[in-house]
Amino acid sequence: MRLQHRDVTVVVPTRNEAKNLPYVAKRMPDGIAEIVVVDGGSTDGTLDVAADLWPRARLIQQTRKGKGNALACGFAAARGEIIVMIDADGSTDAAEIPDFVQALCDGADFAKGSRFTYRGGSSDITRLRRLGNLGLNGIVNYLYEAQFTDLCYGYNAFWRHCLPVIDMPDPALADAQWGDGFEVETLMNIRVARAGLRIAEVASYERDRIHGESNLNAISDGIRVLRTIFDERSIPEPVTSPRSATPTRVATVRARLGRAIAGSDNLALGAA
Ligand SMILES: Nc1nc2c(ncn2[C@@H]2O[C@H](COP(=O)(O)OP(=O)(O)OP(=O)(O)O)[C@@H](O)[C@H]2O)c(=O)[nH]1
Ligand SMILES: [Mg+2]
Repeated sequence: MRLQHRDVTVVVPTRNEAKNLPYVAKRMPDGIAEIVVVDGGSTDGTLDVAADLWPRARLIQQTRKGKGNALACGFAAARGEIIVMIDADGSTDAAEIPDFVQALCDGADFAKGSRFTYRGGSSDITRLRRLGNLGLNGIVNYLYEAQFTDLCYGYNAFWRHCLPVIDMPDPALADAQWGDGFEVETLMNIRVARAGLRIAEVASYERDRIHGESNLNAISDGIRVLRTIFDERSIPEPVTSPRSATPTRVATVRARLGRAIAGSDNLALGAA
């Protein structure tokens, strides 16, 4: 059995990743039919490559600038009950997607990739980024009574019912919004932790970006993350549990995907 189109959407933000997308596609598990590629004005033919690799993928342009806005556009377009966010530079391994889906089917609302948990790792992270991540992670755990081990990692998956809690900046707004940049993962993590959603960490191994250059600046983006950590405290906590909205639907999908994951063919790798 394969993962069902209507159940899992993979959102892939891209900015000049034409050379890297074939590696992502090679590792994508079979049967994930909804892939949403959200491009940020690439000039290297990224969208043509994406269309070749995934003829049924939905290719969209983001509405403002930044990875956070790209994700917001992707989440708004996604139709799956489960949404997976993965990078396009070959650093995050699409073959790990079943581990994230498994964690969600096992009861988590939000499956948080971690390079610093048992069996996780990274050949990509620099010493500066590791230290920054450690410090920022510690502040979040202290302020929000969370147990994250890898705050700034961008490989995560969650049930659709988390979207109202995550409350991404509206893609339709014209002006730049807080959350449009690399602070987006921190913002999401804090919001799900504050809402009391069940978070499971999933071990993940991050490889080096294969081609091209990073879009992230450790200092300026680190400062944005720090500001996010403190600003989020002034936002009122959600008053209702988002889980109550769709328990039956979640149970149905969870049962179906639970069986899918148990089937060994689901774990076969190949272009979607
Ligand atoms: N659509 C869109 N995608 C972006 C933007 N900035 C980054 N991305 C994508 O987001 C993902 C992560 O960005 P990276 O530049 O790899 O950042 P990083 O992983 O922190 O940095 P490295 O570890 O050095 O690769 C990649 O798939 C990028 O193509 C953007 O402004 N718009
Ligand atoms: Mg990267």
